[in-house]
Amino acid sequence: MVNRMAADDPIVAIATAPGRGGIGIVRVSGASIAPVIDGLLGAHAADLGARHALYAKFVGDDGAEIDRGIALYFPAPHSYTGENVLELQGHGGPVVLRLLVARCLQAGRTIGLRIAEPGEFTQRAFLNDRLDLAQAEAVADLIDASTETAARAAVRSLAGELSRRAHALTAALTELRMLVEATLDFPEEELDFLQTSDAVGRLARIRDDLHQLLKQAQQGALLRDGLSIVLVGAPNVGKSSLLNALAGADVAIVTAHPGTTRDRIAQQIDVDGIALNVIDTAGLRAATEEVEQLGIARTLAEVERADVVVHLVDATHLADDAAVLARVNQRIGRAVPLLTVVNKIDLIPGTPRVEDGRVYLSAKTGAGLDLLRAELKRAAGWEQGVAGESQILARERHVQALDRARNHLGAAGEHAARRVAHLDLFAEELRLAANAIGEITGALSADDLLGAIFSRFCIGK
Ligand SMILES: Nc1nc2c(ncn2[C@@H]2O[C@H](COP(=O)(O)OP(=O)(O)OP(=O)(O)O)[C@@H](O)[C@H]2O)c(=O)[nH]1
Ligand SMILES: [Mg+2]
Repeated sequence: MVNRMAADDPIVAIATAPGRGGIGIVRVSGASIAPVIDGLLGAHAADLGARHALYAKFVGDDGAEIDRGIALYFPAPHSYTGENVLELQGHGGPVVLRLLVARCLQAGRTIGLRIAEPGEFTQRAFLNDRLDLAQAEAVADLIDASTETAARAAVRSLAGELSRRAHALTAALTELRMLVEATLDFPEEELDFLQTSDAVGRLARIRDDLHQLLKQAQQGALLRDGLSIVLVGAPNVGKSSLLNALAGADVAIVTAHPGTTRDRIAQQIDVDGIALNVIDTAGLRAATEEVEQLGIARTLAEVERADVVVHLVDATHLADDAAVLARVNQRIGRAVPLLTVVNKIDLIPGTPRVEDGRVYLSAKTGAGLDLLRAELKRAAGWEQGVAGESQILARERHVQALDRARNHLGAAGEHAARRVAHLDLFAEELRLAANAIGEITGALSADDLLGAIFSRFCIGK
């Protein structure tokens, strides 16, 4: 968690990923960082102009060269953090970058320079109004994006698309509330107010917009978090074969011997931009051997964590599966979708298809895999075309804020529908809805929430 007591200290960190690379960047940010510039660039400090690349030696306190590279200076407020920022682009080796940071700390001792906490650069950008909270989150989500679609959606949120839509909603809510509150001062006019101002119509339009944004945010959260899909079934039904077929690679061992898989095997698969984490497990049966028993315990534990459970059955032994299903259902607790897949249809007459909610396919030939991919996305709540090209990336936090706003607007609708409308309560629900939406951009967020969000960033961001 970021220490707020020291929110003004100048900070330094390596901004590039750990490991070796062509270039490594050390970033310094603070209100006054002149001693660091002077210390690192020595006699060349005076040549450092605003936003111009200066090729220079980075030197120690004895003047000896530590590295050489590009120095960039971004004076406040036109920098990532909104403070004065110095970027040193040196060679991307872990040792040389550590030496550079150590030298910065030494040169910046007089100004209290310290190592940045995770996410602290971006937190400053937020505190200095360079980014709002949804945009700051999008920075981390863009870095973490595991599919192209997620990356594109993150860029849209970073550009402010989610924030813009949230602002539009709060603005409409505030306008409606102003109207209502103006009427509250003239009780004799309350009766007509709802008709003349079209308050109910306005509320309905806001609710439609909110509904639309909520759906997009739910999909955005799905894009961000991906889905955990667990393959379960009796031994030998072809779970590992299906994992391999979905992955397009030999990830798991396949044999004709029942009880082949003991441990869980996870593989991330990109299905039309959604990251599916597919988990193959030990087949479920009354095992006597210890290793297999442990494997089965793991299978059942995975079932509890899954977003979608895929129950695989063998097309040639359909009847054998009641016991497996009973065990799985026992562990499914929450409303997790269960998708039944009938495998090995190459051994029986019939074509790949979805029938009575079951997908018929062959892991061996690959027939029907596309049907399964589509069903998996559907089971997880993905709707084609909700956002079209303008999908935004979102987080569960945003979905929950919008959902709370929706409940308040529902309550507002009920107050308005009463024969004698409670305008004060109506106005209060509008206010609460706007507050909930305001949390998305951080207009009204508690410090502990901010701390929790930024502390999950990588260091140097
Ligand atoms: N004909 C046919 N055989 C299949 C198909 N899928 C899997 N098999 C065969 O079924 C046998 C078992 O496959 P696995 O993928 O190891 O089955 P599993 O469910 O992972 O089995 P355990 O790990 O033991 O629980 C192997 O001999 C596979 O080649 C299929 O679609 N058609
Ligand atoms: Mg297996």
